[in-house]
Amino acid sequence: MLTRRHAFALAALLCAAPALPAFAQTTLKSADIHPDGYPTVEAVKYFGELVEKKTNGKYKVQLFFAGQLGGEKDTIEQTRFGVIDLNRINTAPFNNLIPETAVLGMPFLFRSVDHMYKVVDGPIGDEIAKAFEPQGLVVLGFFDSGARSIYNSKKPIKTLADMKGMKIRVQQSDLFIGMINALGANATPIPFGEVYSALQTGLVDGAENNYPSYDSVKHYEVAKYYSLTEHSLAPEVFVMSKRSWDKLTPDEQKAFKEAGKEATKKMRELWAKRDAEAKDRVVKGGAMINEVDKKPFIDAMAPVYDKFVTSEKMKDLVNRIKAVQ
Ligand code: GTR
Repeated sequence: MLTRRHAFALAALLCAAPALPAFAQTTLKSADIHPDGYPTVEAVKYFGELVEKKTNGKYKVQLFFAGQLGGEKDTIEQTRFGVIDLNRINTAPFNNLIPETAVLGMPFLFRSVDHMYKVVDGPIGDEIAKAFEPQGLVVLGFFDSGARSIYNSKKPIKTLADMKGMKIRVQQSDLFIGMINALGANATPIPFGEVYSALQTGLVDGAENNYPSYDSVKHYEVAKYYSLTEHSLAPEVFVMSKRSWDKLTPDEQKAFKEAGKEATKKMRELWAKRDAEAKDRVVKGGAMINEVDKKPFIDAMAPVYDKFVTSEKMKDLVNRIKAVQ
């Protein structure tokens, strides 16, 4: 028989029991090759906070930074198959899989970062984002990646002749291989995480990247000549596996898109700050920065357009990007 004492005890127990959420909580795995604190990592953390708030705690994001889930190329496959839910990656490793992304890395295409923002934030960006979907990916934002310049361990690059025969590490993208080879150098595709030792052991003479990447993994220690070729502004992209995306309700999808937009804004603010800090740090760390007369580099890379912009669709994209004011 239930006595008054029992009833009180039961009531106390029920009150003490933690309120169970009305839904199962899902933790989404997110990959990034950059270390903790890097603007892309911080922006995805922010995305996670927003998503958690917007879905009342139903979704959480767990970040695996510093390449814990593998190199970019490997994580692309895992994301397409839903093993990884979210991924922040450069557009270059997507070039072979999604040809439209190559347009964003074309040499000397963007006149400025603002030009690049206008393109990726407008209808052209939407069109390129759409091209990810048949490959099992949904774009949640295009992040800034500054300008990529060439650095090496041998000498400052001032003229095209200085590039002759240099072994330069590139991302795993035929376009990037083509760009570096067009300068008379030998492009060697290597995953980002292996570049420091490749430079240190002399497997390659140099690489190309923006200041924050050159700084964060200390490439300046083993390749101190940083020459401002600024040949590509290939942006970063933040994607979600379509398999994970399809599990969201339409309202949740809307919330994720909004969070992606807000995280993009945040990333770009963090980027500007980090870019300046990184430049300071590499100089203090011994990097020698030199200006480059870009005209011969622009001319030498021009044939890359004939080689990689072959379909009418790609030509049209390039022309429309040039026309964006
Ligand atoms: C960085 C970019 C990374 C990766 C890296 C590389 O600028 O943020 O996603 O692409 O370059 O060169 O591998």
